[in-house]
Amino acid sequence: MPLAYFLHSAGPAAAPVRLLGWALAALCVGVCIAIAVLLVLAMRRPGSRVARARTGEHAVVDNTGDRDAHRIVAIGTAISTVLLLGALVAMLRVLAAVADPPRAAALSVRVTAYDWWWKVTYTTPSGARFATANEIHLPTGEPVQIDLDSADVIHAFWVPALAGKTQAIPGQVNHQWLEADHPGVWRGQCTQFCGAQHAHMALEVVAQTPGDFAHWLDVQSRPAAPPANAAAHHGEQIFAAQCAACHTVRGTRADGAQAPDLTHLASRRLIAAGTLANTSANRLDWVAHAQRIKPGSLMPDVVLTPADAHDLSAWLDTLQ
Ligand code: HEC
Ligand SMILES: [Cu+2]
Repeated sequence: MPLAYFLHSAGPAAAPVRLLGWALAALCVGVCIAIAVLLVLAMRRPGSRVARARTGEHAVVDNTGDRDAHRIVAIGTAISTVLLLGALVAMLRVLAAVADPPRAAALSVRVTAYDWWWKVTYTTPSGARFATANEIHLPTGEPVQIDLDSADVIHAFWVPALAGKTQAIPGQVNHQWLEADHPGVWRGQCTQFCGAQHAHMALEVVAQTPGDFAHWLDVQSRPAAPPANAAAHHGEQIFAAQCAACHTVRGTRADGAQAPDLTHLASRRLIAAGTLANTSANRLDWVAHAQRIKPGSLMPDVVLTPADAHDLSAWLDTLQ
């Protein structure tokens, strides 16, 4: 992922926005330079306060009614008006260009913002629905519609490399579309202040070839595999007792609805909305210290004996 990922675009919904961004930046820099040059010229002009201070001349030059001065003000106002109107027209054209995808989206994904994570719900071609979290997969070269809402406060969804930002508002579904030209991973971020952990409310978009995407969709739509050994079996029981009130793992008794679906937890790249790499050690650290890692998050610290933590970890590792 390039460091300044927001300065690049990787699809047709983002390219016009990126060009506009650069054009406006160039315009602003040009205006700043022009103003600086004019200011220096004005200061050096004979009769200016600076020039008079240098020559020791004290007479005040009265240039009210100076026709040159009036003309300069009129020209400056005209140039500013033309530039600002030009920028307005360019912005409206970009807004129109990215409002709708070039062709109807074959796939739509429901994204629901929560304090402080993203629920992502897919409907498979066969009509099955399943949820995952904080990671959106897309097939490359296809516009994908995002239906965006919020479970609590106002958030905003922004994946700079793929599209402009859209508000996520409780009780209202907003739409936008994403399209990736080539396979890759791009970061997105909540861009509407939504509380203590707003900064740790990121997500990733993973674009895959259509074949890889279809495979991913198929794997993700399945329930979790049954525990493969005694430790994982015990881990599933600990999960049912300690975690199931909030989390779902499809295929088990755990069907909580207020936290990320963990059915295929181990297949994700990051956990806690982009906060940690998804390793066995980090998963256990998160379970024990969610409140230290993400203070105020709606996941409590869960205290387990070392033996129970080991077995829980064995179970979480199998959620591929
Ligand atoms: C009171 C509800 C609650 C309980 C109980 C709970 N969690 Fe969570 N959990 C959450 C919430 C909410 C999040 C999202 C936190 C965030 O990212 O801000 C979360 C996030 C997670 C994540 C990161 C998921 C991801 O994809 O980012 C893991 C892993 C996790 N919990 C495991 C567990 C385990 C294991 C237990 C039991 C030992 C447990 N949780 C108990 C509410 C809960
Ligand atoms: Cu936010």
